[in-house]
Amino acid sequence: MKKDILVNDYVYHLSLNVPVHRYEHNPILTAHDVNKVWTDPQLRVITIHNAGITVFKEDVLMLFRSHLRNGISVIGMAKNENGTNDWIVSEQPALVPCNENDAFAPGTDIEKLIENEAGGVEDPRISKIDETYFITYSAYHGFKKDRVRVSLATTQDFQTFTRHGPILEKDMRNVVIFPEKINDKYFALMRPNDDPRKSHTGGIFKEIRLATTSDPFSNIWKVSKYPVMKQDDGPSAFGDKIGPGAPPIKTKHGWLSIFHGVRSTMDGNPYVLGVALHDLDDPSKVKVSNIPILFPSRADCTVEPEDYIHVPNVVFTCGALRNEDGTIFIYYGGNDTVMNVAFSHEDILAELCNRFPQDPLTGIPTYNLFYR
Ligand code: BMA
Repeated sequence: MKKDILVNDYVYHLSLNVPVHRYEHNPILTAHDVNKVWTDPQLRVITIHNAGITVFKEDVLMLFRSHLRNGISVIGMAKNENGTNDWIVSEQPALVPCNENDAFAPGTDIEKLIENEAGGVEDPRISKIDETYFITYSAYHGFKKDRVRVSLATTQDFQTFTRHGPILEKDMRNVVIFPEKINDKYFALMRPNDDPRKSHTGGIFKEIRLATTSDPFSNIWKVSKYPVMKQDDGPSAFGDKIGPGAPPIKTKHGWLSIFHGVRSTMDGNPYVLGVALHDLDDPSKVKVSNIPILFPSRADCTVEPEDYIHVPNVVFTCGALRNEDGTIFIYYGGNDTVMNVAFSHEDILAELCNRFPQDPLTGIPTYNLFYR
């Protein structure tokens, strides 16, 4: 299968060999772009990556994560018209660790929420449900090491963000909310992160669960007892860690979910992007492409000689957009350092899931791998 797509008057050739095409002008946003706008030394940033993405009032709107020099992450905002170039960074960050002057949902314990995210806010994902934008983000505790609670903020105008606190009282990462009700319930994908062995790959990081709620503002989610996706110990580009990336996108083929997978090596842990297709009426039914769609490369982290590079060999997405012609713009951080975009098409991504599937609960390829 081949597909030519048109982006900004340029034709990109996609195929099952090249399912995703990088934008030739990557990176689309760097720490330099942010530092031109945020001139306060306290707000000088060394990275920009893992941005959530949405469309707001005709503009493409990005909520990006940046590391300050002190190691704490904040979330900034940028907008543009075509989703690729000429981003305008907002004067102030959108979300920094909250204080009592922020907006809180009724009934929240404000002091606890302040402590809960004093260590930084990371990896926002945006889902628009009716007129409200739901932003899930990793909230790092002020003084407990690696104590993370994915938390919820909502907004309707991208000026006031209301904090609702942790989605769950356990370490659940990469929470992506489906943008509409399915059979009268709201759904989310989540990756459990409680790590008995305290290492950064393997173990419990190899499962994705489905969760449901009747009210997405409530932070009361029922998490499925069994995973909807899981990697066993066979060799795989996703073998040591998987996690949802962009909030699922509705297509005629099913809900497209672009996720990340990690394989540990003798020299680091490359993060790749993969694709899965959830049934439109029953997201627990899923086809997963055994073949990743994007591997980290040098093109994903073009920086100036003296720029800081945070984590080599990483492509990581928190958001993708579907255009009317079925093209998919995938926004991704390169090496946790710069923001990039790449282009694909729903037909190609669905075809990968259909032609080269893996068992969703083991990761073992189920297609005729070696033409036996
Ligand atoms: C994950 C998160 C992401 C990051 C990735 C690769 O655990 O911290 O924000 O992009 O690691 O370093």
